[in-house]
Amino acid sequence: MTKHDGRRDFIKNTTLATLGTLAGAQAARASSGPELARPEVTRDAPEPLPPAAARKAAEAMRPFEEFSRWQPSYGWPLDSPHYVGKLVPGLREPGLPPVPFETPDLDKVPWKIVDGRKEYHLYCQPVSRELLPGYRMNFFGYNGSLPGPAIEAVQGDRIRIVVHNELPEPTTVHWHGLELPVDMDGVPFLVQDPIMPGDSFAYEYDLHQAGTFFYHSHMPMQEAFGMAGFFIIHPAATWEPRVDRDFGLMFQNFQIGPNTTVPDAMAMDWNWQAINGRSGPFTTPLVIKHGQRVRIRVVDFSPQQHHPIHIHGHTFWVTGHEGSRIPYSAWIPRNNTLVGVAQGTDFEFVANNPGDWLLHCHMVHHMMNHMTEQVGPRIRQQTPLATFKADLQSRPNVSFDHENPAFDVVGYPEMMHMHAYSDEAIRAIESRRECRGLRPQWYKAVKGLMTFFRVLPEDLYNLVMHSDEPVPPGYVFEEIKRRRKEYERKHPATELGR
Ligand SMILES: [Cu+2]
Repeated sequence: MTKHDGRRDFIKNTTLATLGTLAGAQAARASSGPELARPEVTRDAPEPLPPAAARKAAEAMRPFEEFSRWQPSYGWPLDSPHYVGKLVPGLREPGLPPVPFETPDLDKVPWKIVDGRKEYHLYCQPVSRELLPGYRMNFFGYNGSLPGPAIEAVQGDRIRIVVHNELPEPTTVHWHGLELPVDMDGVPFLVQDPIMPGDSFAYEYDLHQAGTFFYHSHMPMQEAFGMAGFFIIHPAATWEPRVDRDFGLMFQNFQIGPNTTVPDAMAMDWNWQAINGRSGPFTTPLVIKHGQRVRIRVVDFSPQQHHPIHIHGHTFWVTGHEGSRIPYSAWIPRNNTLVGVAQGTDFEFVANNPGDWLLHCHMVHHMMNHMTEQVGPRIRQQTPLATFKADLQSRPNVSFDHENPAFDVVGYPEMMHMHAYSDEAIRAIESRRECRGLRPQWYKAVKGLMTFFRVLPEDLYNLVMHSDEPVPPGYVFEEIKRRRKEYERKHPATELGR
């Protein structure tokens, strides 16, 4: 072979080899996605620790292996069924039907069997709703309520929902997330004629899905006026791990200007917040027995605003969305999760940490209402809305001269202070059964898109929810604190060897 021939052979062989590689790569692309460089060695797990290091790591994690239904705990290792309580069932017996859905501050739509179908009636109406005591606002809603009452059904039900239009304008109802016959989907003109004022329309379909759904008007301005409600379809067989409680909270917000009670549905900004039609602290807390497994279904039906929903003192698993229940392998532990407009998220956790815990949207402007009362010196210091409205012409002096040097801070004065409630409003807020035994003045820190859940040992739960004994302010909170301190005395930190 000459030197020249050798070079030619090299080129020929290389070209053939390259062509072969390209053909192989194309085949690989067609069958299994993009071409990747092949590492010489592949591993699908981290390299195991040397035995001594593994023993040491296991030893270090041993105190965190237990998950307790009764106290904050971790449940290591990562893939165990009890990790952060992931698959720890509630206290109910197995084999029972799903627990009824609970909607604080809202009703459910009653039903009866008519001609072989569960029949519900929805009345589309102008409604008024007291977002806070003394703040009665006007919306569009259903059956006298904002948001509408919850529809509760079971997978496999054949249903009929008769919609009666008592609004001064046409409407339709859309069943959000349901896979139903097209002429039942509730989009005006595209699939049905609008239901005219005074008319009714019967939506009939069968339910093969299960999960967190909702219904709403398919007229955008009516949606911004509040026309929505829960549509819960329980599974035919109870989901495991079974829960003891199943709550629903619908988040909404509205722009309601000074001197009006009617939301501006065209607005891009929002100053009034509602959970199930009430603002914190008028939102009724979820009262839970210590040790129960809880599901909270959060739906955001705000016109434009997304809500990062946060809970205190517990870690929840995201177990479902408005699409469906999530396979176990894709559940995510969180304590804040973003729920976007027209989305729903199911939270599940074991209530193992006694006390009163906030559940709220974490957007600061959503954590309070119409800020004119709260961002004090900018507008008018310490002035209730009624006084403000009675004297619209005068403007407060904004003073940067403070006697206390602590106030001489660049950017001041965005002074945050509390909403000025009337005595009557405070009575309405404090007098609810669910609020018995909370710390005095608790309501000062629960505002806007805030509510809370109370995890109560059984005896205190019964005292609050089922007894007529008087419960002094702060009693339940102090009792929980006292019991924890007693437990800590009995189980000193040295027990853990740390
Ligand atoms: Cu928010």
